[in-house]
Amino acid sequence: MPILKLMAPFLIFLLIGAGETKIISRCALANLIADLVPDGYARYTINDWICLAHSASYFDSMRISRQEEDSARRYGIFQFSNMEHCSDGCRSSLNICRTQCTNFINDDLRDDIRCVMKIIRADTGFDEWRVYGVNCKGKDLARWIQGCTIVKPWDKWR
Ligand SMILES: [Ca+2]
Repeated sequence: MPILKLMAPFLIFLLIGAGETKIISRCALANLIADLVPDGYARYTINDWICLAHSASYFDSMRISRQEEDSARRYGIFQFSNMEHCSDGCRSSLNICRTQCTNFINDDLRDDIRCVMKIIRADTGFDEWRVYGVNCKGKDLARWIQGCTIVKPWDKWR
């Protein structure tokens, strides 16, 4: 019992830490993607990206989750896996994006977007994410950028 009492503040801290969220606005994310990703890159539109981010994390850039089926941990707005996309030191990883998973739960989403670009260059594309197939593939995705003013890089120079 005394040890539990001693640990209580630490446990509470852990619980709060695990529950941390940061929701990114849909249109802000769309603009960041428009800035970094060439139009039609790997055959996808911005709508596909936004649908994926919503399906994966509900736009929560600090989301960490644990997958029941493979016990992988997933990080950030695109839920990168610690077995395939990044390394968190907890288990061996293919580490396709050559980075630490903690880089996918910080405020800078540019490296997250570049990691997605690297993943979707392969044949499987967004099918790498099971949730994409379930929620986005072949669906009408227009609503995902509805109401957003998207300024593409070349528009800024006009
Ligand atoms: Ca990041």
